[in-house]
Amino acid sequence: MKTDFDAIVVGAGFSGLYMLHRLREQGLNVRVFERGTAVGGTWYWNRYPGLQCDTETISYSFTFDADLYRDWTWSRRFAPREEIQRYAEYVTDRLDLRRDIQFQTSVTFAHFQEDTNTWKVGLDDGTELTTRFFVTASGPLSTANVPQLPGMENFEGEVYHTATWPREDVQFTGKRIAVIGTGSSGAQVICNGGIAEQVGRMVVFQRTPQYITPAKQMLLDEETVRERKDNLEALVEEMKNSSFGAPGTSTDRSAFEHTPKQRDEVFQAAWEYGAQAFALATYNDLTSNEEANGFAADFVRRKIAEIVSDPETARKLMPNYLFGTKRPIKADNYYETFNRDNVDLVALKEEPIQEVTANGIRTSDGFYELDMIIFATGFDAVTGTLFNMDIRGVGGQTLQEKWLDGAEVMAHLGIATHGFPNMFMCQGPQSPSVMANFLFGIELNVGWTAKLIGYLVAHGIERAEANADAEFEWADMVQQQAEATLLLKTESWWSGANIAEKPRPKFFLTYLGGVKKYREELDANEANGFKGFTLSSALEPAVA
Ligand code: NA7
Repeated sequence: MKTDFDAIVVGAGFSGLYMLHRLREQGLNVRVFERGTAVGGTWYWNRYPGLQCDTETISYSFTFDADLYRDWTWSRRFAPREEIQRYAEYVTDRLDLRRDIQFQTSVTFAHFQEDTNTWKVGLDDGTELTTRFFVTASGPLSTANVPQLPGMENFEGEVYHTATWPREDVQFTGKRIAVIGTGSSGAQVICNGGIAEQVGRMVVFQRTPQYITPAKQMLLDEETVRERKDNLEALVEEMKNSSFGAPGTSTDRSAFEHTPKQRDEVFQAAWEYGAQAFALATYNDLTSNEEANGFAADFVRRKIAEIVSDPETARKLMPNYLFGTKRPIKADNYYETFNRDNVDLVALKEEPIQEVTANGIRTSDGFYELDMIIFATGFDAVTGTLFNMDIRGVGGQTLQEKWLDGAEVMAHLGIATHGFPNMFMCQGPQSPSVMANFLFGIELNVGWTAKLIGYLVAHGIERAEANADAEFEWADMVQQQAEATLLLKTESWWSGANIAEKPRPKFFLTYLGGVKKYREELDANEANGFKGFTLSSALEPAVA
């Protein structure tokens, strides 16, 4: 059947941009719908002061096109938001993508049409379109989690969430501000945004203390930049064979191979080096062995005690759960910020919020007068944005029903789910997603999906559907990966435990096998004729 488009893609972040490029290269007629006014996804919406990527720029760049890589020069070891936004614009213009992106347009529904094996897609302006393939590139971290604090509606000051930060300048000078949440976003707002230096007073409301190691941001010199551009092929080889998809993020060494003194030297060197070194390149058993984990956890706690001058504040900042079981945070001068006279810490588990009033927050121990509240409370991760669209597959079943409101999320290879033929998810549940360098993960996951779509088109296959047993096997394997680690012992967004009203997922939401293994899984699947999918056309019987 003739459709308006061969493929409709939701979102013009890096996944959507790469999908558009790869599908168009194959001659497909593609349209991307983006609710924002520009490309960039995460980097477009999260505009809060201090935001920078925690993957180093050497590998946080597309590598599929050597000229595209070499013609862009990053200024720093970690790219600030504004620079990544410019990079997204650069990619868009270099690949001439803009002409197929419609901005300020949200996809409100996508319904599979069983009689034609196509999708009907609805937009927020009332338009309805048809497409052969429906692709979500809407991001695993794109629906803000805003806690319902008692009395919040009474607050008369300014209120912001890091993930929906306004485009206009926000003035901080002399104000009394609260930062609620101390994940990656909160940490960056607190110590990297320059806010603490400007405000009259900053009160940090911390629910769970975090292990935060220095990022070690720095400007890049010309020689470093030239060297990485000259050695791109070797870099890509290293990324392909690493676990995180970035150099310097793996080690074969166990913590038990070293004496306590040697371990301290290794941890100290990683602390000084920054980036992912502390979490990923010191020892390979930090997140699989509790005793090894304790070595890293103790080291960070000792650092906190050394850095933070007030012992009571230091105590509150010390995490007492397993290291690395929440996504490790890299930020410079985080603990040092609490030595400032104008920065206070409230440990919510000891001093819970009772109510928000017109001019502040009342806790069990006191009242904090405020001009501004900044929520850095994270996301309804992975499934939140998918559930916000009315996506219906075979028999009119919604994705929410299929996945039991999040309790049984299963996606074959992290890409497709049974009952939703010809629908593909970029960086979907049970893909490596944020457990890998996101851009390299996109090259793998989106690149593979584009190949599958190309195969379907070339072979006249009208319908591709993930099999129920294949997605169960994949999800179960991902869950077993998680069970072999310590990650399930702590509540976090990546185990789906941060949204109170959502059920705890039965299967872990992120593939933990690493980039190398995931790449091998995708290659093997393709070599086996896209195993686990039922491919069928009007003329031929189904082939499983
Ligand atoms: P995160 O990592 O989910 O952090 C959210 C923070 O907000 C975390 O400290 C939470 O505490 C806290 N939080 C959440 N709800 C509340 C309520 N109701 N009250 C107080 N504090 C709360 O989100 P980020 O945006 O920082 O980072 C997300 C990812 O983006 C990150 O992992 C990187 O991949 C980039 P908790 O720890 O749940 O007790």
